[in-house]
Amino acid sequence: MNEAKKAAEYRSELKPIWCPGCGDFGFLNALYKALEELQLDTANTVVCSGIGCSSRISGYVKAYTFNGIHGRVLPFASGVKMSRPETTVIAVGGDGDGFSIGAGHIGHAARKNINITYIVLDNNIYGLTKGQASPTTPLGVRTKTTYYGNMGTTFNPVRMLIAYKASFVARTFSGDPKHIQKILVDAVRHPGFAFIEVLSPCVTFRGQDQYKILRDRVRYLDENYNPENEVEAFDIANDENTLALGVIYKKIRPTYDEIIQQNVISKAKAASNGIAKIDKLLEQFQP
Ligand SMILES: Cc1ncc(C[n+]2csc(CCOP(=O)(O)OP(=O)(O)O)c2C)c(N)n1
Ligand code: SF4
Ligand SMILES: [Mg+2]
Repeated sequence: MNEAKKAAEYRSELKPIWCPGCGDFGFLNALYKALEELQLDTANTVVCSGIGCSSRISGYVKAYTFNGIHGRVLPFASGVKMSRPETTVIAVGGDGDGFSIGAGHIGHAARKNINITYIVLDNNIYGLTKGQASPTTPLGVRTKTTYYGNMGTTFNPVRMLIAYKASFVARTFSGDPKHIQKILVDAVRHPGFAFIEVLSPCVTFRGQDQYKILRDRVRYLDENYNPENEVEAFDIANDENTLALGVIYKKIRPTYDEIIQQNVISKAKAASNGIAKIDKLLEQFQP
């Protein structure tokens, strides 16, 4: 019998090069612990990311990993899952990666219920490119690109993902790695598209005080909270003063790979008596 894997065995040889105090450290440590708790087989696990400080995560994990193109982690992750449904796919990116350049992809991965976990390390800024405003930069905040203060109203990721019909929507905080670990384990076990917003301070471009500011704003959802009530989930998401941590919304529905399996693959196999007859299959697509 194989020995249980320890968290350290999910670490790659690369050492993180984030600024001291970066929120992404808390998330990475929680990810190793979650991988240990889940006992994921590294040969059957894909950790992929876009581009950004947060997207370095894929390089720090021992599994099949891919540090991709800015904003394109979801198409990559969806492709892996669709072609290898047996694989556990964990996609990671930043608020710029996911909600600026990559924003067009989220709604589709969510509505199709592609069975992957998508984590956004939300620091309300473009960290890697040295401090430009992102879609989650608060109103009035001065950044490299908002000299007179940010004038655009801020995205609310949790509300957006519930509206997109993601089947699992959660929020957590890099100041509490144990909470991240719990949410990650739930998300990976969830059969469907699981979205996690991690409040993850950029101490360099948003300031050292971000942990305190967030600590004063967060609250934990009650153990008896029922995440299946969409209206209540929206009410919680709409509260932008107090940020609720936990699984805010959850609904079990068929995943895209199950639907494709039932409606396309099994029918094609039946039609060909189990032997793929390519000419017959192609005939179906002739005009
Ligand atoms: C197509 C493309 N456009 C722009 C960039 C430049 N770029 C790299 S990372 C980044 C934003 C990073 O912000 P975020 O996704 O929030 O990640 P963070 O660094 O804050 O973790 C940008 C604009 C790029 N690499 N590729
Ligand atoms: S710039 Fe910000 S997000 Fe990037 S490593 Fe430094 S603290 Fe972290
Ligand atoms: Mg960012």
